[in-house]
Amino acid sequence: MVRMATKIPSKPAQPRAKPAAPDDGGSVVLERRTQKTKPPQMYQVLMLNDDYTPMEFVVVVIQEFFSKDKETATQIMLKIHLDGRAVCGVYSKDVAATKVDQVLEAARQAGHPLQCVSEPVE
Ligand code: TYC
Repeated sequence: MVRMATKIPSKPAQPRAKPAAPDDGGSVVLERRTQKTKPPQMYQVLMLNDDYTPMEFVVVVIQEFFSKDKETATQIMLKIHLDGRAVCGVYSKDVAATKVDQVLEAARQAGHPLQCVSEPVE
């Protein structure tokens, strides 16, 4: 299945040309239209703490799936460990869902109970 990361606006916002009035010599007036497309809703991907998943496994997962260097990944892992959860990255809806799937599959394969969720950014 092919997933697209962003929505294509159905109609680009462009100035609309008013038809020329009969006595204006053929000139065209462009009306300025305000932008109607909103930026897409973004989703944060969080990992949750548990008592069993090894710290080093979490660090490697954060490095691999969230493109963080080892120091940053270690800081995020420690925040999860201390606070119960932390944001690993912010993405469009489909990309966030894919990250969650990748983390859960890696954890399942390794036999760890690591949990990962995505939620809309406020
Ligand atoms: N609390 C785990 C431990 O002490 C480490 C851990 C960190 C687990 C982050 C999950 O998302 C997690 N081994």
